[in-house]
Amino acid sequence: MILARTVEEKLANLWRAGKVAGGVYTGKGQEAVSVAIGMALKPGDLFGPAIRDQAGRLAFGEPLLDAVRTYLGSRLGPMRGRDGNVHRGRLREGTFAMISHLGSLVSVVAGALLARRMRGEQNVVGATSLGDGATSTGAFHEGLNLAAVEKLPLVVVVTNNQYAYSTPNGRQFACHDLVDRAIGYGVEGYAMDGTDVKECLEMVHHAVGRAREGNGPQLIVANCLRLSGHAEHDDASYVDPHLFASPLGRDCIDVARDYLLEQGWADAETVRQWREHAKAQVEEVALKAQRESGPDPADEDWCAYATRGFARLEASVS
Ligand SMILES: Cc1ncc(C[n+]2csc(CCOP(=O)(O)OP(=O)(O)O)c2C)c(N)n1
Repeated sequence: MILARTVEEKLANLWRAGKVAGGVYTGKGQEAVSVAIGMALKPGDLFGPAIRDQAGRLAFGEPLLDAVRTYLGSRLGPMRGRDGNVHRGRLREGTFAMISHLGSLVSVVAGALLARRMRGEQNVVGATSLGDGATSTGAFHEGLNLAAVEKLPLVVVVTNNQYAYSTPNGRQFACHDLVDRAIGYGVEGYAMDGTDVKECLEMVHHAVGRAREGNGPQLIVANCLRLSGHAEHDDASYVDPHLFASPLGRDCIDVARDYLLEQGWADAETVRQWREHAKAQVEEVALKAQRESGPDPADEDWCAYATRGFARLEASVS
């Protein structure tokens, strides 16, 4: 959580300095939910992250350098510098490239799980993460409905951070609580406090376990507040100030720190060292990525019409 917060703060600074093409969308205040997803999944599982899932990506194994290289457009990054921010994945390791079309990854992960089943692969769980706004899309409905009918091991984690960009919950959905939707789809549903990492870890582990045991899709709704704008270009002036003062507005990293101190599992000095260590790691990779060049447009194979493998196949056929 600390590493994700630290790297996103660094990326936001680089964005302000004009060094990042595109936007910087942070998960400030959502790290507890996100990290719980990454930690609950096992190698071989699938993860479809949302825009704010830096913590979950790191927990599921994304190298820090991959994240920084993508934002800085390094040719050595996973997107080879062709995409300036979050649309990166690690397909071989089970992380889908995040797509901006809200809700789409529900269908993609559901389809991938169905494909795994048809190939006879067992013990695979697929989790995807989305915001409250994404639950209003057709893709969310179609994906979750298909997964429910097919009893696919899909875990859908909705982080209800109270706003879809500037649209408040009251203009987004008319049900009392998003978790009530689980009943309509015929799936198991859980609501959790997204500011409490202990609760998030326990609940996501439980849901992933239920999916793995063959109980079909699991819908989790994590309640919290986005502690930043939609992205660095947004000052979030539309957020009701009362929300920041409410329990939803607690900073999950502070909550986690207090819990560790209370339990005597760490002291203030240890936490300080963790922060220093995260900072040193982030500075090192940022320096490295900034020294690397971007793609050469003339040299780059843009794969505009087909993937590289497909192009090779066509060439060998003709
Ligand atoms: C299908 C679709 N409609 C609209 C958009 C434009 N859009 C981008 S982010 C966003 C708000 C997302 O809100 P939410 O799903 O609650 O996630 P949050 O940003 O709060 O984490 C919208 C409407 C989009 N990317 N995809």
